Amino acid sequence: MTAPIHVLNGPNLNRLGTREQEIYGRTTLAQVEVLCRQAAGTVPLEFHQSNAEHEIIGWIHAAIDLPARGIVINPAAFTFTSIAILDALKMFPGPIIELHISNIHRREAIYHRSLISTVATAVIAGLGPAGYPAAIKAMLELTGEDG
Ligand code: CA2
Repeated sequence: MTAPIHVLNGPNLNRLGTREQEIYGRTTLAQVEVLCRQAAGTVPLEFHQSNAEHEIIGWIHAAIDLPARGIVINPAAFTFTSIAILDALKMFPGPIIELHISNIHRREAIYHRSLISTVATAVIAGLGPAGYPAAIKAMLELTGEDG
């Protein structure tokens, strides 16, 4: 069985496409999921969003236990606050791609210091929703045919 890629999304991303379109674009999270599945092809994908830190940690634990092929994570505001998510990601043996729709470094100073980047294999920021399929393609490249 091919191991899945886990795509995890943090708080408020369920509102994507409805507000602040000048920053985050018009694409909804449901459409982002479709883009990810298209990019993954036959590789299975677990796609989740939560506004609750413990739920995201639970999905990281699930990815560790499988183990998943890789994790693509947009931790949203937890990027800057969550040592608990950082600690959970440290236990994951495979590649981790940290993803942001916006270029966090062009924004206010509170968005500049990611805790998650210290454990990420790679960081994608500023490509808009197109960053998601780009991350999936990159994950496939990183993990090879069989994961
Ligand atoms: O650019 C990203 O993907 C972010 O991870 C999004 C987070 C922000 O805290 C990060 O610094 C960068 C915020 C997500 C808020 O999502 C919204 C979606 C639609 C409308 C309003 C907010």
